[in-house]
Amino acid sequence: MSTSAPADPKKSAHEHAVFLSALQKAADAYPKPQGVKFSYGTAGFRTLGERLPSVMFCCALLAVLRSKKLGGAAIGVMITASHNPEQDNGVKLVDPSGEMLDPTWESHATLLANCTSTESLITTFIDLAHHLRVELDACAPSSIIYARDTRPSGKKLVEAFEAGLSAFQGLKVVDLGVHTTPVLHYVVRATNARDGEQGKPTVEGYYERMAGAFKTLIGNRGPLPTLYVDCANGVGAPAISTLSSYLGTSLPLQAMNDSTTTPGALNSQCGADYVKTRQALPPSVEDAGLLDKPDTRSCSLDGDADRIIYYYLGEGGKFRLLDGDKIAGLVALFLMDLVKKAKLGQEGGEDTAEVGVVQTAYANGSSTKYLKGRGVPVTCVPTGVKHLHHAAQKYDIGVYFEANGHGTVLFSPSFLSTLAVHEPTSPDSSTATKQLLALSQLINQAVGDALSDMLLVEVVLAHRGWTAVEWDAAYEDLPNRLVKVEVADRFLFETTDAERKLTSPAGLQAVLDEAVGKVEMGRSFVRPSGTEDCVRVYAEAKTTAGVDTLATTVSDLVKQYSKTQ
Ligand code: G16
Repeated sequence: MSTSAPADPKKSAHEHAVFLSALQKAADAYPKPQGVKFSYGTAGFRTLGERLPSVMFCCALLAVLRSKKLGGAAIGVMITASHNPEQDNGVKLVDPSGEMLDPTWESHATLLANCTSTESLITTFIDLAHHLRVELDACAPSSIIYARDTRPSGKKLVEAFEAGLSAFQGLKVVDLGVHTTPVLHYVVRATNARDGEQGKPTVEGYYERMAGAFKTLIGNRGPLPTLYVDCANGVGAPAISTLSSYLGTSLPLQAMNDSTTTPGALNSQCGADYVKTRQALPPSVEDAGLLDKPDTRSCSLDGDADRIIYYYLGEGGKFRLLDGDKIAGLVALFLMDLVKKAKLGQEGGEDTAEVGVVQTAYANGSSTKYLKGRGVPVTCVPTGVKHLHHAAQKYDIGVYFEANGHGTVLFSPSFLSTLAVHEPTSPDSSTATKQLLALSQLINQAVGDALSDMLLVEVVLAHRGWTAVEWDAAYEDLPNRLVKVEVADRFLFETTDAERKLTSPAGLQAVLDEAVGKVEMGRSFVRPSGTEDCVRVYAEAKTTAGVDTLATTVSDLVKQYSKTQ
């Protein structure tokens, strides 16, 4: 297995035998359920929580392997199914930079998770270590940081994960406990950073850094009006309460849907996914009547607080959605203005930094038009934060948001270095430079983060002196629909061109094009979900009637073609 000669072959062989025996014993308790095919999807493994113990065991093995491969750098493991229903759960690995697992390792995860016996799991794991040239002995350092959300199945899954870790000697392990997904990403990134340059590598460090930057940016503009936060009855509820204590009076937060122990409450009739898909208030928020005052803004988090959607009631009490696209537009133009004011060019010249936006095919056509019309470069990539994150890294300031509210802003290392040494030539330029630096601390640089995005939106609104109404006035969304279609095998559906076209089932794309051509300003695409067992249909058109027709026609075609294959 090892490629280098061991110092003491006898001792090494003995240690290896002890390791194999411990691994076998532990793995025997976590057999793969029969008849299930696991796949590392958009955000890791996701399915019913009761099916996942064997997967958790495998993820422990893979996390250790990845950490050893990277010289002992800390690897994160988050146990959550985010926006999915309460009975689901999931697990994803986080790389040392705080980003999603390197996509080339996803197939290793899928391979291990589908081993049907302890013997095949051990053989596959040892072969994988050999193939990847990873030493498995205790001398090769390894460090794992893990957390879970509030799902009832989480505790058992943690046990299965820990059983996987228990086979290894000399691991450095940190159990963060129950926290949001972005907290885990932050702690992993900060742990691996040099000299604390990404903040203190602790949960407290996460809140301190974010709240400190927020207070700096708000200055004497506070206290801001109360913000109502729908916590989806998930882990965002305790997180909002903690954040509140760090923020003091600068931003009063009123939590709604904060019941993390009521069975079945998680993501049910509330949360960011509910609001975005239904384009309506959660019934609990409507009943509370809190948004009756004009311009009162509210927001919804998802089950693990990595997504956020804003909304308010407009004229005549009409529901108005401020989704990920609207957040991206608000933030990108604000950042462009700051870069201009900072005069980062030579001898006080104007901007030298490029602010770009990354979207997916779900972005409303109006948002893309709005951004391009204001000179903002826009890139379209497939669904999944991993794709958006990498595309955003190509800009000096990369703003990435999925329409569903998942996103963040990345500041490139070279842009941050420019800011750090910049010598402002005027008070305005000095203020803008300081604000850009504070924003780089406010915004989670590892992953989309509902709490940090919420504070970012509040900062921009406060600086602009806007209510939700002025923010919303940027452009009018084209009417759009998101439909989930249940099919026997969603993997029949394959896509290309950033998921905007189907390559399979054969012939379906041609009839979809025909349907789209019949509707004014029609656009539609179909893709298999990577987190739920369904196919997603997106449609938009000039009118509500047009979009309803298009969404129904396309959904019917999807059902029809899924049966004829
Ligand atoms: C995850 C991903 C998002 C993706 C969403 C839906 O979000 O992180 O990038 O947009 O799933 O993906 P799909 O359409 O493939 O099911 P979350 O918030 O559930 O982790």
